[in-house]
Amino acid sequence: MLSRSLLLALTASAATANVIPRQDATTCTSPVVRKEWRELSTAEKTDYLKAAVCVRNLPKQKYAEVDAVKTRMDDLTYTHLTLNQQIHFVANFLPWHRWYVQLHEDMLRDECGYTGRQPYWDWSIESDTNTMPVSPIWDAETGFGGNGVLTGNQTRGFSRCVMDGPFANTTYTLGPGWPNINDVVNEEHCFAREWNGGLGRDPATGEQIIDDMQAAAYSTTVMRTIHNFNNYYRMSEMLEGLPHAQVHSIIHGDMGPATSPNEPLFMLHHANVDRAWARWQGRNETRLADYSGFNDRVTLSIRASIDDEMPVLELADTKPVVRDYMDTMAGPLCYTYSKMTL
Ligand SMILES: *[C@@H]1O[C@H](CO)[C@@H](O)[C@H](O)[C@H]1NC(C)=O
Ligand SMILES: *[C@@H]1O[C@H](CO)[C@@H](O)[C@H](O)[C@H]1NC(C)=O
Ligand SMILES: *[C@@H]1O[C@H](CO)[C@@H](O)[C@H](O)[C@H]1NC(C)=O
Ligand SMILES: [Cu+2]
Repeated sequence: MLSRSLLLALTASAATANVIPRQDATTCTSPVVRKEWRELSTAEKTDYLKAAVCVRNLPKQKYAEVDAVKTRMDDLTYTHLTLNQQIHFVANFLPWHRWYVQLHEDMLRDECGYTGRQPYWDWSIESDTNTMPVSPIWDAETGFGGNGVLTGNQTRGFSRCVMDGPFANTTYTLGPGWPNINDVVNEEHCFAREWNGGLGRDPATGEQIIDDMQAAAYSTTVMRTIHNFNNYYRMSEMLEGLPHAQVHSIIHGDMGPATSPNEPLFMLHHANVDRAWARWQGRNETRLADYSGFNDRVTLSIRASIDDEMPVLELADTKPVVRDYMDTMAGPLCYTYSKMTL
């Protein structure tokens, strides 16, 4: 299996920001409902896709000194890339990405006129029915376009591109780097996917082997195993290491390296990971306070605390505190998911 190796390689950077609570605690009496992609109407899907295109076309507002950062989406992607080691395979993986997905949703609303909510993608549906390669998520009209195709262009970064759907012909300057896929680069490439992680080719035909796209890694059975852990550390570790990492790996292309926010499905994927955490929490007092693990991933020597601040670089004016992101219906958050049962 591929899993975590893709996300592991190296970059690190110190974060800077001041500490002021982003918002006073408010009462969340009528949470907004994040829906599964298939539950959206065609008009709602179109609105989301338009907003996701929009944020890729707006100019950046941050990282003035970083030439590779060009667009508003790059502001998000560069933050994720540069913080890679501080937000993956450490305790804050779940609250950091909860904060990040909400920030992106707010950006779509505030800067791209989006009026809907962040949808999620329940890939266990595709796993359980063995339909990943034919999922409606890949639809060119009502989805995100399909697999990358060979273009015949030998220019580095342009040999395999997504050629259908709303993100066809999108180019990015950030990632994948070389020789290390997580290096910061400043060179255009087309938006790419390479299903099943480019794991192999049929020797007879030379065609890529897509097969079942490692469906066993993100099935309802796997999600149930994760749900049955009774402490945060174990639950988070398996949720990140298995279904989360494998869905990155099987889409591959832009979804593989730490520049994965380039892939518009990133946000729907992470909303679903967030849903698994929220479901596990069940708004149970004990679990809403259950946060454990380590803030370093090599020596496992820095114990995490629910009062830890999370790094943001330039992306936000204030550093979010883990405690404020434990409950999707308290503090700065006020949402729930359309389906919370397994
Ligand atoms: C390959 O793609 C690059 C980038 O879009 C383009 O500049 C170049 O002309 C293409 N080459 C061919 C042979 O199509
Ligand atoms: C992408 O570019 C190709 C070649 O320039 C063009 O034929 C195609 O219509 C474009 N697709 C979209 C969705 O813009
Ligand atoms: C809340 O979760 C804890 C720890 O998992 C469990 O012991 C307790 O029974 C749960 N309480 C309720 C009301 O479900
Ligand atoms: Cu991430």
